[in-house]
Amino acid sequence: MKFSPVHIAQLKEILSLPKSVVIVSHRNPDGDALGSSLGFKFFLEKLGHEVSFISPNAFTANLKWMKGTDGIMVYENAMGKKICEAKIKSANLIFCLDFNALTRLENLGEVIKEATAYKVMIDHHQQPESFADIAFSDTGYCATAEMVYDIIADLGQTDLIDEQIAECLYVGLATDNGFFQFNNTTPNAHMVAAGLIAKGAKPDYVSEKVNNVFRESRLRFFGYCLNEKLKLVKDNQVAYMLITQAEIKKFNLQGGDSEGLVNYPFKIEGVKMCAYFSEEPDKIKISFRSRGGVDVNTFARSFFEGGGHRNAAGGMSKASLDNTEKKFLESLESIDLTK
Ligand SMILES: [Mn+2]
Repeated sequence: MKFSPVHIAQLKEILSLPKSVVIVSHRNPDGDALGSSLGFKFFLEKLGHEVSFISPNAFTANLKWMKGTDGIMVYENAMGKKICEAKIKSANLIFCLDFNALTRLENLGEVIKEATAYKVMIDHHQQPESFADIAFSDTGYCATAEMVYDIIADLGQTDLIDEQIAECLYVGLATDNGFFQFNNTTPNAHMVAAGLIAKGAKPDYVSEKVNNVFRESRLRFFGYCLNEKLKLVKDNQVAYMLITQAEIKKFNLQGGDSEGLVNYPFKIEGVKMCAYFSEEPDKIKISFRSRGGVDVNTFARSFFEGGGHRNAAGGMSKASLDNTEKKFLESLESIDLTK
């Protein structure tokens, strides 16, 4: 068993009778949010539960190819609030996947907080809040999808994992560890991958669908940023790019189009930390990435109202792009790049 036998027994008990289930995941859902949620949804449906997956906002077009995305209920849609709130009210079981703080749901967080349903959290981020009745929380996992697989295994029900479930969970697993390249790639991640591939997940297909689906303008935007916008500081150990609204408009960027760009400067030998600043109408959205012991989670929490993992975190700034850059450069003095 990978998880607490008490928790698994509780979960088994809860799932022993048909339930009205709601699964929620974090805002701006990524591959793991969607993959773990959809995979778990299909699994719960096989057990005979009625399951709705609610996303706080729309998911990006690059994940539309995943089976089951057409059934996702979006809270921020025109009719979404009413329908989703009714679903949450009538649910007797809510699963919170791939987040551990209700603020990650924005407005939907209050609704989940007020809901009387039994709540189960499955998540691998640091510093979980205690809003759930059962919390499967383990930072040793590289993905929530990996946890979902192990929970299904602990429940003794891997025989229910079909090709569709396997593909969803594989997407979550592979996207959260950079297709087995990041330092969160553990023996268990590979064991779970092996289990999923044995159940029909196709690594080449998933990789093509996730990695090689750029529109021409998107690749040209990457080229432009790397050529014109990339700055290196701190003895070339820190790389960053600041992108303006005008540039985003010029390249006709769509949601999710800048995804992955933040990692490109790691191709330069010796780069230990990367940051990507994107100017939005009301704020500047920031992505931080790092290697090894360089802790961008603490950095994002301390200076940019964000957080995440040690090697991958987000943040934001309400200041101008210039002032945000200034603050970033000043804040860098506090980060230990020798780790
Ligand atoms: Mn995740």
